[in-house]
Amino acid sequence: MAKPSAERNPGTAWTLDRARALFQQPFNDLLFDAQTVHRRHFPANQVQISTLLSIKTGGCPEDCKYCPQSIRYDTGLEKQALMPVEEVVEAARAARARGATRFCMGAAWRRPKDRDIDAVIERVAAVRDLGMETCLTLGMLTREQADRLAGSGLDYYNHNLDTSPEYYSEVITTRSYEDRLETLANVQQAGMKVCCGGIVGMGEKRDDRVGLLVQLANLSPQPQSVPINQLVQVKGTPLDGSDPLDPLEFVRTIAAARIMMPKSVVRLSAGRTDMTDELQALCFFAGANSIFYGDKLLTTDNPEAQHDRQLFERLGLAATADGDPVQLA
Ligand code: SAM
Ligand code: DTB
Ligand code: SF4
Repeated sequence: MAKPSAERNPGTAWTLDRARALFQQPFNDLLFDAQTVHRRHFPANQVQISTLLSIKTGGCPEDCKYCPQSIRYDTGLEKQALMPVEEVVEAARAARARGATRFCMGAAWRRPKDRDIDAVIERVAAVRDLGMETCLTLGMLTREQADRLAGSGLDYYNHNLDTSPEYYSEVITTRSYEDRLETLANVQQAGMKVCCGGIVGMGEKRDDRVGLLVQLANLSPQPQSVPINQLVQVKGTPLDGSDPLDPLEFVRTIAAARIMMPKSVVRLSAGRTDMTDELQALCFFAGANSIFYGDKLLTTDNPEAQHDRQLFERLGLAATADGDPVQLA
């Protein structure tokens, strides 16, 4: 069988025109290509699961217009200092007991101070001692900080580009796109795996979704993990009340991400509580092969674990870690 058009020129940089053409295909053609690419690189019916924990909540000086943790917006969120190691371990242990093998810890910082890195490394070590993979998202990092985290055995660092370079300043003004690319380069050069994606449904145009994916796909190497978040609208944030995205356009975004980054794990990330089971099923068909599992994301709700177990059962999907099946509880 001929390769899907998008895979015929491996190694060629993605241009906006090439990515636009991909997005514009008839839905069936796009999904067929995405599923074909998916099966070439991944088992068809396996979904990797991760669990999130906010280890430092709220009070962030940045102005990301989607975020409930920015100090600039009154979202009623209770600020919390860095969580003690024992509480982090307790949460990681509970996640492990439910089947999660990767534990992602997030902190509402613009950039961590060097002493924050010391404290975080202690938490990473404690989670690693439980035999779990670790991921952190702490904001911007210097090369030295990235080296220290890599040295501590951290597996993944999450830092998102969020949207296209053109739309970016509509959403965030307190750090630049360049700043984000610099942190990503520091993480990658320090030898950690990169988790990098974005948010859709923020009032952006299709061309911004195309632009985001072109940026991600042209990172070298491509990010190992690509979270596609749908905006969770939080009262008090400037983006609350944005026009919701057409769900089929969300599926197109997942399919295009799968085709443009064939070997990356594409995570159907925030926003699942606003999605029907049928929409999520289409996303898995389009090539999404990771989710956050557990009742909470960082500060907002995620589908209940029991609901996800039922969904996996109905779709014949197996939860996995590094290709090995895991039992969800
Ligand atoms: N402060 C760090 C940073 O911004 O890099 C780490 C934590 S931050 C909450 C991690 C990511 O969560 C953001 O880059 C953004 O993509 C996503 N996020 C935050 N609020 C969201 C929302 N309301 N809906 C969807 N995604 C959101
Ligand atoms: C990512 O891209 N999505 C996750 C994770 N990386 C850290 C965070 C989603 C946060 C949603 C809003 C909240 O719960 O505060
Ligand atoms: Fe702060 Fe991160 Fe939220 Fe932006 S996304 S306000 S940097 S916690």
